Amino acid sequence: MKTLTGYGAVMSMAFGLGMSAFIATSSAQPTLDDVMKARGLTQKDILAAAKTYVPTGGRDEFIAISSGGQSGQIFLYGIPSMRILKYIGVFTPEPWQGYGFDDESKAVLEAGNLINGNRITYGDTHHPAITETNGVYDGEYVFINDKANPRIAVIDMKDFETKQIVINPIMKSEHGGAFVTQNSEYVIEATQYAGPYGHDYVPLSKFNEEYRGAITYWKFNREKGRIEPENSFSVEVPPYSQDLSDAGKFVSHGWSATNSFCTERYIGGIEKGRPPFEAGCSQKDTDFVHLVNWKKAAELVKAGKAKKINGHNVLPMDVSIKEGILFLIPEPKSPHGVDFSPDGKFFIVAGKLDTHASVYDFGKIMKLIEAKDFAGKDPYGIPILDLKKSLHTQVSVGLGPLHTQYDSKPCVVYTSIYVDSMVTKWDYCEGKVLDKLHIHYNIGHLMTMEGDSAKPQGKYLVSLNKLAIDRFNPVGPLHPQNHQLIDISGDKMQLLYDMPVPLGEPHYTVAIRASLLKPKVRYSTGWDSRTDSKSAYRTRPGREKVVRKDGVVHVYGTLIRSHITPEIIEVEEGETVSIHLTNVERAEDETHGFAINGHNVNLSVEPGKTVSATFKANSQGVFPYYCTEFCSALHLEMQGYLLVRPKGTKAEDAALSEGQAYTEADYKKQIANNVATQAVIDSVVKFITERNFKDFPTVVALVEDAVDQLNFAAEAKKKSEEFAAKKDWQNATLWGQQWFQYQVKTADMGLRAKTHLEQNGAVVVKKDK
Ligand code: K7E
Ligand code: CUA
Repeated sequence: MKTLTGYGAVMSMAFGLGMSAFIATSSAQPTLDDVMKARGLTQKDILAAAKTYVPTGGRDEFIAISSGGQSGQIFLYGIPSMRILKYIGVFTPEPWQGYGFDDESKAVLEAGNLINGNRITYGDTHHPAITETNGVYDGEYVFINDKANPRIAVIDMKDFETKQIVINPIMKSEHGGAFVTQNSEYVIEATQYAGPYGHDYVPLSKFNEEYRGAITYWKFNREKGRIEPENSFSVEVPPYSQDLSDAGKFVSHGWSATNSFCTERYIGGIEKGRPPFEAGCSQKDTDFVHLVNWKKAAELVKAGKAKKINGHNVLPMDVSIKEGILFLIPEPKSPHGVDFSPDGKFFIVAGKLDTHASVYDFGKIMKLIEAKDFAGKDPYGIPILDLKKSLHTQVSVGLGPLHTQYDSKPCVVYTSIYVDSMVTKWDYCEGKVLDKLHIHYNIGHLMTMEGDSAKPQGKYLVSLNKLAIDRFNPVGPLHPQNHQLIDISGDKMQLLYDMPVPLGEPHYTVAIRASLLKPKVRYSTGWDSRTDSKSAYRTRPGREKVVRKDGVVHVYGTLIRSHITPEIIEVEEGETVSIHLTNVERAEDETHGFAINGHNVNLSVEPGKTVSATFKANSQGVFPYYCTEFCSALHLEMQGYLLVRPKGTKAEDAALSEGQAYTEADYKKQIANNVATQAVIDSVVKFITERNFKDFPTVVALVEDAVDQLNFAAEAKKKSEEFAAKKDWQNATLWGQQWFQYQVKTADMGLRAKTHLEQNGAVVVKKDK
């Protein structure tokens, strides 16, 4: 019973009885100067460290939501600490979260991954977008696109899980997504490489006539938190390699802008001796920004002016031209980003092959459209506005400008300069450069805090570099990506920190104030998190059962520290098994995992969640299962067996081996230990109940959980006493030990509750007796 004594000691220490013993004399601590000298750090380094360091238990001010590039995931990190918080499976299965392994998440993934008859198990994510209300981030949902297989995913920020994936029905390639309109009425997605809308072969000789681009407006239902494909539509556009988009705000609300390159409609063929795409696609000095009045387009679709293509509403070009909702404006050579200003009065375009950033004046553009003052038409009859007449100003910002983000200071913007590897800070009202900062190396996107919303927060900028080269310890030819944190609070930008990104090539990232997020800590018990409803398969403790129905063995089980119920599952070879598990914990961060040998079953069951795994027991054999999260001291004992017996054989209840035989003395020792433990629990209960614990939802949940465990403890105690009355010391002691296990879990939760109350200013309330 050595372990029990150990527990008692740990517990009394934890309850504040023995810590002073640890404060002992030690050798002199090095000073800051000593450390700086030893590590070769400068004053500037120390200042940067102080600006980014978050002490243990501290929180970051902003949460960044980053594309994970070709990993098909997104990931979250804190700013300024740059600590990675979570990877989230979106287009790709993700085992830690059980994403793509449990039936519920498989349904999400599989509803959006059958493309051209092939199951696609990756995505190339580029641009996350947070839902907006009046142009300001509201922290409810995130959308992200897949460039390779045109799709949009919806992620709920209450639990940061992927809830929906929709496949674009007409595109073969896309890039300009996801961008939201001012109130997230629509999520915008634009084609990159043109293709035929249908699924059939069309020769490249018919490129100009039959290949097309498109700009899709996905209708988002905020109440349901889901995209409605049936209420979504696309605007047909020429085969111009559309690029990024942005939605207008306030004065420009109702409009969207989409860049393009290769408006030459050039088709390469280097293998046939033709000059390649890159040469042919950069012949002209300008390409076109596409302006769409999406509000009017939506009305036209409602009025029945759209064509149905693959079951999807497409507004034909001739209708858009006739109704005056589609316009083109020249933009300097091979543009990339287009970004509306916080007030919606301007948008900034940067051309990769031009040193200028161009500031377009939306007011001037509207006047030109109203006056029908056009400079010409493109080959498809779309009116073209005059570049000079549409511009507010152009500023030379550097070689290879890409993307622009806004500061909280009026008129101040930052543009990423790819070729020069730098960030240029400039004033778009006055049209002058303010500062330049070199980064390492080859910046793609850049991101300021809420810098694409109507209320940019300033403070920090992250440079999303395409190359890391020599920045980190070498780990082979494939390097991590590099996100560099820059302080933009002063006049001069200051580089603070390099963060390696070991996942994929992030393209764009958005960052939101952490205070705007209200994520759940647990689900309500029996929750299907993918449909956001009570699961039909939820189970309460004590109600676990096995039901054979319609040829499927349904196992309704529960998970709680430290056992999986049932502990033995026996089926016949060839049977289909559907295991439904509910984590009945309510304590924070008590996730249980569930993995079975040899069946690709791997679940993550967070507190309250119900998930299912359906599989065929293909071959007879013995397959241990266990919990994959180290959830308690007896986590390793959170185990069981899937027994698959040969076809046609009968189940037999094997005589189970009993382990060591306990004596009356063992029993008494166990009970004495339990009684002492109970005294500790009672003191914690007293501490909690004397305070206003009901004002703390976290504590209330912990107390509920603790009460559950205490009820289990009472049952075990009863069984122990029954066996003791029969002088069966073996079973009496084993149930005594089980009683103690429940006490340990109760104490663990009690301790967490106590700590929470202490740290959050709970007060003693007078108790009326
Ligand atoms: Cu890499 Cu926005 Cu897809 Cu620019 S994108 S760099
Ligand atoms: Cu549950 Cu380990």
